[in-house]
Order: sequence, then structure tokens, then C-alpha cells
Amino acid sequence: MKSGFAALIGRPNVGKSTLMNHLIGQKIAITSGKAQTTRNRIRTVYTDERGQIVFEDTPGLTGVKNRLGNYMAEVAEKTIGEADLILWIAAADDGIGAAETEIAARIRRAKKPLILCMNKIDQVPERSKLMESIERYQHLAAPDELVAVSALKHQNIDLLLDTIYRLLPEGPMFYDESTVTEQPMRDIAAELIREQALRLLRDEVPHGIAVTVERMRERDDGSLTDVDATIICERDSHKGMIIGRGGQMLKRIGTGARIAIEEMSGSKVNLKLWVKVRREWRNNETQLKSFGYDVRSIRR
Ligand SMILES: Nc1nc2c(ncn2[C@@H]2O[C@H](COP(=O)(O)OP(=O)(O)OP(=O)(O)O)[C@@H](O)[C@H]2O)c(=O)[nH]1
Ligand SMILES: [Mg+2]
Repeated sequence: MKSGFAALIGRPNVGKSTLMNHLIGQKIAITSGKAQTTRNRIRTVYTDERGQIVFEDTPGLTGVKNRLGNYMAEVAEKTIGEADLILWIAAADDGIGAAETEIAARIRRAKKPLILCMNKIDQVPERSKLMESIERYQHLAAPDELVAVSALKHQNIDLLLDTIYRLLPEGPMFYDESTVTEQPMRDIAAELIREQALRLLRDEVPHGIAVTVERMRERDDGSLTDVDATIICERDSHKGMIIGRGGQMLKRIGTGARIAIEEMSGSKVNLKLWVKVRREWRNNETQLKSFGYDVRSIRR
């Protein structure tokens, strides 16, 4: 049997979380067109007759200058350090800039088996352009293997799984074969609410949002799950935008999140949302911890 930890590393917005969801065949990590969607390490498990791959999705590597940004960078750093294999995700329609050069240097220092996953190939229909892009990245990181994929269109996902197995060491199963994630349902529910906020709100507002779920409980007769959650934001003006005129925006966020939580939990959901202001929470250690951004949580 083959088994091990595969870290998904790369710049924000290249499709790491989308790719992980497609690799395991289930939506666990939230995704959006905005950078810095993922803030925590999201661990998922893929098991088949060949063995077990433990995927670890990470926040995109950027230099965001606040404590939350430091935490996110530390998550990626620790995940690289503990991985058996690194999947460097890049987007085929992106050029190489300072961020890529830095990530390549960091990955080379780790001296671990490396697969370069060139994602979003659907965005670069001209083969010659795609090859050019791939060559530049190969030159930068000298990967052991290269796989061109489209996470969104589910192209070459099986090929990527084959390639991962080829590079993984022999080893035991770390999780029960039925395990897909050990993330508690209420944490996933909080993320699904944040995902709607990221998709529906503009500019700086979604980046300053955290979500906590105070209660998630199925009623005794099994008919409904009650979810009480709070959206935390940084300013009164942001709170106004989150609620929207006549409560319209909060209603849209709530409806989208309710449907997503219902899909995930397989139960009808009654979602109640509150909005609170916590000034500068992204720079406040105590508040960061209470919203789930705690370095203790990234120990294996
Ligand atoms: N066209 C295209 N878009 C993709 C593909 N994969 C992901 N995307 C889109 O790219 C955007 C970013 O995807 P995410 O999976 O959230 O990216 P990420 O790398 O996890 O981003 P962070 O968590 O912010 O670091 C989303 O709008 C996705 O739908 C792909 O193969 N093709
Ligand atoms: Mg992500």
C-alpha cells in the first residue's frame, strides 16, 4: 500500500481548493474568485485500492501584512515542512512574477518530491502558449513530474492521482477508509457562510469577515437542523453593507449558505444569521483564536 501527505501549495486564486475538491470527488473546501479564500489547513482523505492520499489544502502564499496573514503563511509553511509530497499548483493563464519565484525557492528548499500541477488549461486553448507557460515553470522549479489539469472541467484528475501514487512512499492507512474529512460539520457550515460572503460582497469587505457557528443541532424528530451563526466584520460601514438595504444582502447570503449547508448535511436547515463588529480583529491574537485561526490547530 502507498500512503502519505500531499500538500497543495501555490499563489492565491490558482485553484488549489477547487482541485482538491475534484481530487476527492466532494466539496469540502470553499472556493471563490477572490484571493485569500482559504485561511486554514483543510485536510481531506482519498482512499482506493492503491492506498491512501491525505490532501492538505493551504492558504495561497502572499505577503498580507496583518496577524491573520502571518497565521496563513505559517499554515502553508508548516504544511510544506510536514508533507511527503508537494503539489505546486499554478494557473496556466498567469505569468511568472515575484510571487512564483519566491514559492519556487521555498519549495526547492523543502527537498521533497514535487509535482507541478498546471491548472486552468481550459483558459489557454492554444497548445503552443500552454507549452511555453509550462516550460517557464519547469525551469523555475525542476519538478519530478508535471501534470496539466483543469480542476473546473475535471480534466486529467485521474492522471494526477496516478502520478501522486507513483511518488508516494509505501505506508499504512492513516484514516478509516470511509473518512473524507475530520473537519466538524459546524466548521464546514461556517466556511460555507463565509463563501457566500466572499462571492456576494465587494472590495475589502469580504476579506475582513469571519464566521462563527454558535449552534448546529438536529431537531429530535430529525426534520430540521437549526444553525445559529454570526458574521463578524471590521467596521460599522461594513456591517451596513453586509446587511444591505432592507436586509436584502444578508438574506441573499443566508439563502445561498442554507442551500449549501443542506447539500453538505443532507438535512433541511433553518439558518439564523447575526452580524457583529470587532474592530481590527485580524490583528488581535485573542479574537483570531476564538474565530478558529489558532496555530495550535495546525499541529498534525
Ligand atoms: N477556468 C478555470 N477556473 C478555475 C479552475 N480551477 C479553479 N478555477 C477558478 O479559480 C478561482 C479560484 O479558485 P480557488 O479554488 O478558490 O483558488 P485557491 O487557489 O484555493 O485560492 P486561495 O484559497 O485564495 O489561495 C475560482 O473562481 C475557481 O472557480 C480551472 O481549472 N479553470
Ligand atoms: Mg483555497
